[in-house]
Amino acid sequence: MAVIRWILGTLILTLNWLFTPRGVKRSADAQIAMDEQTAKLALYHYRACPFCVKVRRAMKRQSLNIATRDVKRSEAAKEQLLSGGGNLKVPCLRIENEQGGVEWMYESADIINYLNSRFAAEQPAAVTASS
Ligand SMILES: N[C@@H](CCC(=O)N[C@@H](CS)C(=O)NCC(=O)O)C(=O)O
Repeated sequence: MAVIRWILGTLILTLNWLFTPRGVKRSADAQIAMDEQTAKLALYHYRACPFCVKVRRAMKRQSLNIATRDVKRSEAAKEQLLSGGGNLKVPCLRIENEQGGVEWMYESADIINYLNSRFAAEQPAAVTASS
């Protein structure tokens, strides 16, 4: 079982590497502004989990520099996820709001929808600004 999981994980990571999406290009200022917003986010993930790969690809497409915390490799990250989110399940997006409140969002589809609705609208202006 562990061998099958390893083979599948390697396959997922290889395909992800071969078909890495291109990130949107922004002007330096627009990217800095974006980075300020995404500094309040962190993705708890496993490297080879297909749901996590899906979320990381969505981040890459939008050039969102969101910190990632590998729950399998870091005991601290695992503790944070368990005590904050309540479940040892990935992917999970930690969202800190302007008031310092924290939300833990599970489900890859919900995370991608959140990222798209919050950040995708900023793409056209940013692309125009850099071209
Ligand atoms: N429906 C969830 C599925 C997430 C899921 O099943 N994640 C697995 C890893 S691939 C998990 O965290 N399982 C619990 C565990 O490994 O402890 C999503 O789309 O995010």
